Amino acid sequence: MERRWGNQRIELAIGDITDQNVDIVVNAANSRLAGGGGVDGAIHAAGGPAIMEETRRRYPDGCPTGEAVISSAGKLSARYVIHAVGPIWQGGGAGEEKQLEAAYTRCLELAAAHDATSIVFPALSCGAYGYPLDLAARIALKTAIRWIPYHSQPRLIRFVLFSEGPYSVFAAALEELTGES
Ligand code: AR6
Repeated sequence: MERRWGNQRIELAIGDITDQNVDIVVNAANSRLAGGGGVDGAIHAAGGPAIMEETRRRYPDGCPTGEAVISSAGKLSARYVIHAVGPIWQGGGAGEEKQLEAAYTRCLELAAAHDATSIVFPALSCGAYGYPLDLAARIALKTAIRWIPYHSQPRLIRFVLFSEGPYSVFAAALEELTGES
C-alpha cells in the first residue's frame, strides 16, 4: 500500500528490514546501543560487526530514549543505519507518545541531513518494548505525513512490517489518516 504526494510517498510493506533496497535502514535500538534481539539482532547479524564497532567508538554514552544516531551500514546494501531508541511502554502515562514521535522525527532529520532519498522504518517499540501496535502505527504515520509537506527528502518513507497482522494495522491507520480507502 502507498500514498503519494507529488514525487514523495509513504509505502507499507511486509518483509524483513534487512532486505530493503533503500538509502537508510532504521534500527530499533536500546539506549546503551548494546545490540539485542528483534530488529536490532537482525541488523547486526546481517550488517556484520563493523556497525557495532563504529557505534561503540562514536557513541560511547549510547543514545537517550526518543533520539537517534547514525552509522555506516556494514554489509547491508543501505548507505547508513540510523539507530533509534523508542520508549518502553509503561501504560501511556510516562511520555511514551512524545518520545516515540521524537524518535521518528529525529530519524527523518538525520536522513535529510545525509541527503537520503529513501528510508525504511520498523515498527519502533512494538516488539520487546511492548508499545500497542495500533497506537504506535498512528504516531509513526502521523509523523511521516506531517514531515512530507515541509521537506523534500527522504522522498520515500517505507514502513516494513514483519507479517500480515501488523501490516493490516498500519494499513488501516494510513487509510484513516489520509481519508481514503
Ligand atoms: N524485520 C522487520 N520487522 C521486524 C524484524 C525484522 N527482521 N524483527 C522484528 N520485527 P523489536 P522494540 C518487528 O523488538 O520493541 C531489542 O532487543 C517486530 O515484530 O525489534 O523497539 C533492542 O536491542 C516488532 O513489530 O524492537 C532493544 O533492547 C517491531 O519489529 C529492544 O529490542 C519492533 O520489535 C527494542 O524493542
